[in-house]
Amino acid sequence: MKIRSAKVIVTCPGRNLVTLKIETDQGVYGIGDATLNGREKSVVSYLEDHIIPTLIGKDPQRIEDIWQYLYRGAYWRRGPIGMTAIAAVDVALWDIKAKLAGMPLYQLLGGKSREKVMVYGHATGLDIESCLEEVRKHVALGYKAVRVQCGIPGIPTTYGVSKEAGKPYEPADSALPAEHVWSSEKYLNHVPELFAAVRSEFGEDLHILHDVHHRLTPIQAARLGKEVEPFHLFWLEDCTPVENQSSYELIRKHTTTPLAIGEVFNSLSDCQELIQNQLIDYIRATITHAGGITNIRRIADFAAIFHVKTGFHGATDLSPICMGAALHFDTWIPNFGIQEHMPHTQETDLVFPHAYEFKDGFFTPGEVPGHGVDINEELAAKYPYKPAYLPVNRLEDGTLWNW
Ligand code: CS2
Ligand code: MG
Repeated sequence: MKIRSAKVIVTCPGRNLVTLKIETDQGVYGIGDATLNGREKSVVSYLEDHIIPTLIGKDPQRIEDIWQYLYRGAYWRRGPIGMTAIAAVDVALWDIKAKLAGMPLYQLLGGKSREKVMVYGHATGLDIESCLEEVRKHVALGYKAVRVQCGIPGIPTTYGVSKEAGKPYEPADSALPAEHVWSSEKYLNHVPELFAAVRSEFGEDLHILHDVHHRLTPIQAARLGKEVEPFHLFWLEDCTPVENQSSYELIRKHTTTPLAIGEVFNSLSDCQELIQNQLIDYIRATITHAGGITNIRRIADFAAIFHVKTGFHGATDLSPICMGAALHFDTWIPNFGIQEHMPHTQETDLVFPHAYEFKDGFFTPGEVPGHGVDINEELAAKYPYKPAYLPVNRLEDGTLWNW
């Protein structure tokens, strides 16, 4: 069996999404997500100029060997662009293998470890009351876990919070990076009230999550973790930027609030220390940005030894293909924690018909052979690429800040 051809499809049915389609000489094809938010075209070039020519003629069933060939062969290891490109190949090949086996992907990985996959939804509001209203809507839809983010008085725009009531926030929403104002002091003084309000209305059973988007210093993160302990968060995410990982030792000394990190990680070496020193509780690396199923499996298995669970990134900038593959993985992995879910636009769901289904706060991946997600190329062609970037943060005095 041979890879006959491969191509990259870029579409923007709501936001830019990049897909790799690999076709075999026996009619079976597979698809993988290659989307890297705000840097989409760099992965397109990596695939078209440097990977696709090397794939033609290879046996698509040799997934591990192709993974090693692309990873080691590049010489330039790790990093988001290369690892996203490798992930797209890897997921397309797992899709092909599962189709050839006539099995849904979770069966090929080792079968079900659970009946259904718990997801968390996003409730955002410009103030606490409007955020509570969004939590109510999620609870009514059956969500058992909700990430809560609210606007901060005195700060005009806050990343992670929708600009319009009742609408989901979009991570990359401007043709050039927007500049937001940030104040850690105002945020720290305000945000605990949000969790108090959610607990007081919804009781202890609802899982509450929160994303700091890398905006605090280690000691500020320690303060936040400590102050919110009475509200029993499921996790506090990305409380500091990731470059200085020993920050997490400091934070851990001060708080029992569970910590999640890793949506920007691409390899086991990015999180090995954090995991083996038990400085985090959930690892958020995704299939799409961390080298595919082949590589995320190595990360997740390593994490299991140290009681770290998975909590895959699942924002709208990961395509339905990533969501489909993740749900199969989540169904199988023993140390599953939770899966993020941000609904895609209707147009996106039509471009990517899929077998996965939501019911009462949980997803099931479906029983279709492969990862169960397809692409309607004709429809995809109707939505051309549009430049869209994530914002940057500046402190009130103009200093460029992490987020
Ligand atoms: C967020 C995302 O989903 C999350 O947890 O952090 O909005 C993230 O910032 C974007 O997906 C980045 O592309
Ligand atoms: Mg996040």
